[in-house]
Amino acid sequence: MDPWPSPSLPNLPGSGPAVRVTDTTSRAPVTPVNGPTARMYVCGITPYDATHLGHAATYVAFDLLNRAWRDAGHDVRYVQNVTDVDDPLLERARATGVDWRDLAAEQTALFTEDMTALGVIPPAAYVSAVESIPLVVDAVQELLARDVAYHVDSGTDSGRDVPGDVYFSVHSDPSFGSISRLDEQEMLAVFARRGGDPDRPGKRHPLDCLLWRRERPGEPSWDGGPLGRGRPGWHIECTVIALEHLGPTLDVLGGGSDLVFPHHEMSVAEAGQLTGKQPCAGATVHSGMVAYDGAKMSKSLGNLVLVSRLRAEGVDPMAVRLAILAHRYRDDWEWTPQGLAAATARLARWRAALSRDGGPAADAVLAGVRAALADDLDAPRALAVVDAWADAQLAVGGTDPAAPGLVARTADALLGVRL
Ligand code: 5CA
Ligand code: ZN
Repeated sequence: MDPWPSPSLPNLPGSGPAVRVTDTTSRAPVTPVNGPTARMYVCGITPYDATHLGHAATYVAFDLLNRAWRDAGHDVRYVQNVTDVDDPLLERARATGVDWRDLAAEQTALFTEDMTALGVIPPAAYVSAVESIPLVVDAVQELLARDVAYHVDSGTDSGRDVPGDVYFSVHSDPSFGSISRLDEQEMLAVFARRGGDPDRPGKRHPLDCLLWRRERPGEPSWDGGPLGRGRPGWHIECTVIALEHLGPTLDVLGGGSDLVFPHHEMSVAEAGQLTGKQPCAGATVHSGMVAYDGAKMSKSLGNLVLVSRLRAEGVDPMAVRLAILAHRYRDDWEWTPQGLAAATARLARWRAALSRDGGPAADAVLAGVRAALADDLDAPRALAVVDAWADAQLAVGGTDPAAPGLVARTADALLGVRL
């Protein structure tokens, strides 16, 4: 698929320090990239009810990492998927009487417009599940051949053998569970809540996850070769897209914290079986959940604030971005009108400070923002650095003619805030 257009990134003098992030798997700060290239896979949207503020916060979080890496001199290879065929999308299409393809296309277009408005750098490869079906079919056959996947409900039709759905034996991976560190009971409960089917008869283990779902009446299906017609399960989609576009190891596997289990646990286990390399990700990095009206903002609850609606109301997307950046990426937080009002006021103050000729020297602003981002993407601290300069500029001013330009370029290149 075509990704959205890239914002232009202003040049900054010098380069930033190595970037540390919190690795969910080790629960520790790590510096995931050592070589010149940084490889990042971030799970993309399932295209309906996009783009709510939770989605936006997650993609802005990884955009900060992308920007900090580029500033540190890395060549960033960034890949994102679109889950354009899956149960919840098909259910929504059915419930609203819309063709699932039209729903996915319309919502993906809305998402790319929102990402453009928010100044998010696009992935180099933006890949949909439907585009990846041949890769899924090959991977599922490989897992069957290795005997870490198996059929459920195979049968015969008019005397012909018909293969059933295909499941992955999650416990074939000895490190299964090491990302989430949940015990079996907790895994079962979360699996059932997040798209899993622990009670399906015929599975070897209740946690085993679907790789290939055989054709059902009224559902879209594709030629699966020896698997028969059907469609991919969820986790294998991200496994094959990441392996195809980033190779057997990535530096960061990212997404919101609701993906830690089962999605990332299962994708990483599948990747390990396909490549023989474990783990496939140097670091797993997760953004916190954005809530609204006291509960996680989610399509299933319907408590959504959409970026496109805010834009239609005339809210400056840079104020939305600043409202997100006022929170540390891995914290859970609540979207509030007060938070947006504070961000709008901050944007106006920064713009007023920049509209003057000259100002207090700004080298420390660049150094301070770089240091804050390198320290586990501490965006609130980075905003405070710019606030301090803006306050000094508005209170007493200064005579460095280059200062306003340097502050504007720092905010643009590192924070993605165009002033
Ligand atoms: N297509 C899958 C990933 S392969 C999916 O989870 N799609 S999604 O549309 O439900 O979510 C897209 C991204 O936004 C995921 O990274 C998810 O973790 C994140 N996300 C969803 N809800 C929230 C929220 N309330 N706060 C923060 N991030 C969220
Ligand atoms: Zn994913």
